[in-house]
Amino acid sequence: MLNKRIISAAAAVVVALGGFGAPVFGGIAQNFDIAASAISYNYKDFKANCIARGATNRMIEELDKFFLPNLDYFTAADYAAFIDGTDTLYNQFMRQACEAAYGKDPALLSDEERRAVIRSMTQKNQMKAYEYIRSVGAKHGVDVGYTYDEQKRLVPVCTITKSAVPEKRYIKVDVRAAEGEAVDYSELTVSIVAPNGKTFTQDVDSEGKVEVTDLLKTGYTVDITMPGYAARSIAYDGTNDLSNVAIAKYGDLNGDGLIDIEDLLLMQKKVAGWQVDDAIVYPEVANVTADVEGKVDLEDLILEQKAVAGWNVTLGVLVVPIND
Ligand SMILES: [Ca+2]
Ligand SMILES: [Ca+2]
Repeated sequence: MLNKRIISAAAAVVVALGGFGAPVFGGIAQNFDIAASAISYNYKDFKANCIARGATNRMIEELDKFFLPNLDYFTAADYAAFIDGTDTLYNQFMRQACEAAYGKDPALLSDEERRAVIRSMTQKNQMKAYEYIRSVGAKHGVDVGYTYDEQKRLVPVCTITKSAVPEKRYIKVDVRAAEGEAVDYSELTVSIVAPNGKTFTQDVDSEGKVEVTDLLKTGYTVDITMPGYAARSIAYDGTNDLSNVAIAKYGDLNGDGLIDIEDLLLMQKKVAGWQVDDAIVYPEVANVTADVEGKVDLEDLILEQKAVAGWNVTLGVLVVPIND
């Protein structure tokens, strides 16, 4: 708990003092972008708290610069800690200063007024804040050092040490395509859904890889969708191997990227009650009528037959009977 309080406080110091000048405090801000990828708290929450506690626009920009590329370095607990710390800093530095100068809480001041308050702080308070940030950093694997810029002004230099960086984990989606068929990974969506329904949609790289460090937890669900492909929803139990998760087109039961007689035969067997599940890439591809119950029956078979015969039918689109 102490660590949490301190690191948040450090972030808040960064925020509170940002107005002293970007060359001095920008570096700290950038390097405290650390806490941003948690579940219960995330960077957005932290940022909102910084604003409420008196951060200047300039500081928020600097925080974004550092945090956005480093979201995976910190946990939900870190974010909670940053928020606590922002509160501590607010209590130690910002609140009294703002009330003394304007008789108002920092949240009610304009950006210009906030900057004026920060400029009015003493050198001694600045150094106190530095030391605070430094001690927080040390406890969370962030090495806060100092150097001088061209104008001989003290500049903090922060680096994240190895021990604080969790091993990166990935989900790799294997989009099944026919030989020579181009796959547009920009159409692929991978989301992590928390038990409370909160959804984190992750960036997918050009090979179908998605980083999930610190995000994927037992009890969460991985949802994978792509137009024309049968959606997959995987309950994560802490051990699932997600290094090679196939998704295939509706009707492509064997997952070779083509919809042909082989898939039709598999579906015939399945509808007839044969045990062919091991040969089917995952169950949803066979439900070509896309009914929500996920049934694979004669209706699917008829539709698949038409597709294989070259009829102009679309697989994977829910067909609503006229009588409904
Ligand atoms: Ca196939
Ligand atoms: Ca069906």
